[in-house]
Parts: sequence; structure tokens; C-alpha cells
Amino acid sequence: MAIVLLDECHSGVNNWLNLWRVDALSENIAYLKKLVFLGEGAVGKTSLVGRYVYDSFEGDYLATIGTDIHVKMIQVEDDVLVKLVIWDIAGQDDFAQLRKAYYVNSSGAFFVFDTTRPETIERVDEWIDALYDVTGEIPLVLLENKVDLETAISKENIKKLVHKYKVDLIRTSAKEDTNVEKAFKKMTKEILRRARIQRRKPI
Ligand SMILES: Nc1nc2c(ncn2[C@@H]2O[C@H](COP(=O)(O)OP(=O)(O)O)[C@@H](O)[C@H]2O)c(=O)[nH]1
Ligand SMILES: [Mg+2]
Repeated sequence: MAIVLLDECHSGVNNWLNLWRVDALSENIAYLKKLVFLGEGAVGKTSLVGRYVYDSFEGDYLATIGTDIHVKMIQVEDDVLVKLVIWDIAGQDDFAQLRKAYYVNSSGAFFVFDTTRPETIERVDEWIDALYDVTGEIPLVLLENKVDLETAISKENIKKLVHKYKVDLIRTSAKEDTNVEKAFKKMTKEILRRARIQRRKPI
């Protein structure tokens, strides 16, 4: 018999589910965790999600309208299953208002930038401040995407970012499937680690 642990922050319907014992996942403990993707338009957010969830890559650029939500189960430890609910939101300014609502209840976030376009790290502070305003400090991983192409951002600038936010940086290519799975694994492990620390804190 397994127990499904749901974040207290998910909907009221889920709260009462907390009390239920669920047989479906024999022996495994499952968590439900929401992840959000941050970053400017066309950096590869939708492609990274597509690569991870569906193992596919679409060469054409189709701007995300509003938000798309995807679900994937991930097993990061022998007996721990995590259901990731991945929110992919439009990066364009028109959607800035919507974004704050989209951060609510997130357990972790990826900030994606495009290694061929230095301007995609210019507003990183704005993105991260807006996120932390809503969520507080949550696990954050920087994804330097499109590493199959030639980089136009100096190593120094990237180092500064990593240092400033004390986060991991993973160099990805959604196109060539480089480090995509690794990024999600790392994020999920960090979320679980922090969740366990939180649970041990005295009330
Ligand atoms: N070469 C290359 N192109 C990519 C990669 N990831 C995304 N793209 C392309 O970049 C464009 C924007 O990607 P998309 O995922 O829609 O970006 P989003 O706006 O951040 O969601 C599309 O034409 C993708 O095919 C990558 O890793 N390498
Ligand atoms: Mg998109």
C-alpha cells in the first residue's frame, strides 16, 4: 500500500485526498510537484518540455499562447515517484500579468536562456524577483539552451549569474537531447531534499 502525499498548496479537493490511502502505486510514495519555466520568448522553453515529456522536437517556432500544462511521472529514488506538473507559459511581455498567477504553488523553476542571444539574460533579475515575490525562495536551475549552436554569451557573464543566485547551471539542447533529462532529475531531487528539510522544521 502506498500513500500519496500532495502539497498542501494544491486545490481543496486534493486536501481531502491527503487523508486517503491509495493502492495504485504499490510500495511507492508519490509526490505531486509543480514546476514552472521562466525566460524570454523563443529561448526553447516549449521545446525543452516537449523533449522531456514527449521525447519530440518540433523545428518550427510556434509561440506559446497563454499556458500549457504537461504531466510526467519521474522516479528519482528507488521507492519515490514524483508526478511533475509542468507549466509552460508564454515569454512575451503581453503575458506578464498572467505570469504571477502562474507562479503560485510552484515547487521549482527553470530559467531558460538562449546561448546564441545575450539579450536573453538581460532581464534575469526581473524574472527571478517576480517569481520569488510569489513563491519565496524555491529551487531554481538555470538552463543555457541551444548549446548545439555557437554561443554568443561570455563565460564570465554566466559565472556571475550562477554566483549571484547560487544556482546550478545546466547546458542543454532540446534539439539534440543534451542534458534535458538530467535537468529535470536534478530539479526534482532538489525539490524533494528541500521538502524533507521543511517537514523536519518545528512548527
Ligand atoms: N538549435 C536549437 N534550436 C532550438 C533548441 N530549442 C529550441 N529551439 C528552437 O528555438 C525556437 C523557439 O523554441 P520554443 O521552444 O518555441 O521557445 P519558447 O518560446 O521559449 O517556448 C524554435 O524554432 C525551436 O525549434 C535547441 O536546443 N537548439
Ligand atoms: Mg513556448
